[in-house]
Amino acid sequence: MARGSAVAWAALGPLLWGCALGLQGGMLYPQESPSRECKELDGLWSFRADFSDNRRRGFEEQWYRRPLWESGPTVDMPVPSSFNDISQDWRLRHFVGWVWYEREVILPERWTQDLRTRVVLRIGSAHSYAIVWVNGVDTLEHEGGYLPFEADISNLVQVGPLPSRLRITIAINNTLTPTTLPPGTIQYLTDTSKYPKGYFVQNTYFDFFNYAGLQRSVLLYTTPTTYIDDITVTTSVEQDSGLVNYQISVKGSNLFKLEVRLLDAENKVVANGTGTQGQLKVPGVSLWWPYLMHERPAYLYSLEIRGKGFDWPLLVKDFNLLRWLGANAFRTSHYPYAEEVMQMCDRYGIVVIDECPGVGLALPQFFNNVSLHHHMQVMEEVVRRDKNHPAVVMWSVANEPASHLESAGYYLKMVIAHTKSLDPSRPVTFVSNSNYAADKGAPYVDVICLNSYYSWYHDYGHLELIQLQLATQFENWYKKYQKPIIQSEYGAETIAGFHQDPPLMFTEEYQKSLLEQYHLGLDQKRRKYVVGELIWNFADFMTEQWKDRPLKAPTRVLGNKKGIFTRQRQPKSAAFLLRERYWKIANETRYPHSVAKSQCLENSLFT
Ligand code: GCB
Repeated sequence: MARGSAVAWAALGPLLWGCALGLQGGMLYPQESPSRECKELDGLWSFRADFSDNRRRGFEEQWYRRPLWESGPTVDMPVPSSFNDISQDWRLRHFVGWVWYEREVILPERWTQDLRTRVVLRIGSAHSYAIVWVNGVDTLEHEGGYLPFEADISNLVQVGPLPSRLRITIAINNTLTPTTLPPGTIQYLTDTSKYPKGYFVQNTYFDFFNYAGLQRSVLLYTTPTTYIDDITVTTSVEQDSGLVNYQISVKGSNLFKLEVRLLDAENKVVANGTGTQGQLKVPGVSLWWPYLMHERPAYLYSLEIRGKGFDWPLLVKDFNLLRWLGANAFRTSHYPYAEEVMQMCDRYGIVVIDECPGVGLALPQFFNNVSLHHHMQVMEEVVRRDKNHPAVVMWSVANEPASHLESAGYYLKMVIAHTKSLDPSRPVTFVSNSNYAADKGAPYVDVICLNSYYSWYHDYGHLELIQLQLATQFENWYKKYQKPIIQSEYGAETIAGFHQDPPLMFTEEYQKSLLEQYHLGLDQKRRKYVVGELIWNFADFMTEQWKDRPLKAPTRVLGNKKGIFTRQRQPKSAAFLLRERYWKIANETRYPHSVAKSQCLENSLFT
């Protein structure tokens, strides 16, 4: 990120203005200030999975009414984490149904006694459906696993002289249904010669392990009773001045006076305003700019990274690796990442294609009205949460939906149109793996994003075919749509330490050679209409033990191994190849007056 004097984070283009959200209320990231306090609830919670046959014992016995330990045994569960990644109990790893979390908190006296204070409970994400009780009172429900939700609980904590002890109970269900995002199905196996009575499995249609639980931070925060509920910022540039349009929504009272101060990265005031909307002018502005990216052509080169949970050391390590590589972008495949990840992207100049959990839309029955309505709601939540991030360059509403279906065409058209109405300024896409002639959603996207796995899922081992097949892919799509194209996935499964020359599949040499062939093909088009290349994948990641398509089969060995880093973040040979390529591109399309240098020894952006 370019830092300096008057930094107003002007994004790559004009941002949203006049964004018309259907949602009630904003979802600002809680930040401490003279008028706001935060109390983090991360740490050990009490936990129990409901193993009863119908998974509903917790509701029948009303576990939320009393401390959880009173209704049965509990175990310690760290928050944030995935409950199905922690235990040695295999039943918990494969558990589908309701799990129960509980935490007791002692509140500062002022929070319970000062009626001019609002107390808010905020949950960073709960996968996938959550019900929240505070002191046994049903307080909040939320559907969808990757986005924050919150409730004003002032009236529950400000009820008498000494209610400073608070019991928070959260029941979470990780079952995926045809109308959740991502969708899934429950299959009952009824052959009693093979399966016990009531036996079922959860079928999913995406390629990652369905980690679940309280995977991001939970916290309490306060605001005054008259408070800022939401801020929408859009930016533009006029000669050397940055223009920052703001719209502020205040709740709780009409009697307020609003003074607006814009601070730069060093906390110096660079512009002032008053009132709920207006424009701030920052002369001599330093614009936000992606790491190592040239203006002409702007080109995204990176890898897909994954960020379901939230863990600071891993996050910083991943960003160090991105900078070491010289990468400048990623897609939040295949769900919104933690808010802290988005903040890091702003800080480090990493461009984001912000994707919602519209993944695994593989079956015709997933394109129904209930799903459509929920999908639109999820896009509202994504845009509401991430609209002010300069790093966000485009919204992606889905990954590899069955877009050859007529019903999918209508569905995608509606979700894309809705997203555009929420944010008229950013482009919208979905990522396709359909045939160019059959895709019914492509007419509605601004940028064509394509996943293809030549010489991996087709023509196994025939690296010599990649350039021809890639050229055909690009030419067909471009001829039909005349839109910019991003190669949004390509790659090869690679087991670190497997070597063979001439290369064979699964070896480090094969991954390198496959990428090299793709790069030759990409170089033919990248100064024309191909505007980005994103490798699948940044690091190896966990999946189910099978892959759903084309046939459900055990083709995963301890997860997906297409990472150029291992799951422990150690480089495979391809990481060095990629690093050379990204730095070369950075230097050949270099940012005016600067030569990009490797970031392994120093932190300055350019020399
Ligand atoms: C894809 C999917 C991604 C998978 C990848 C693979 O097309 O978008 O989620 O992990 O292929 O490795 O099969």
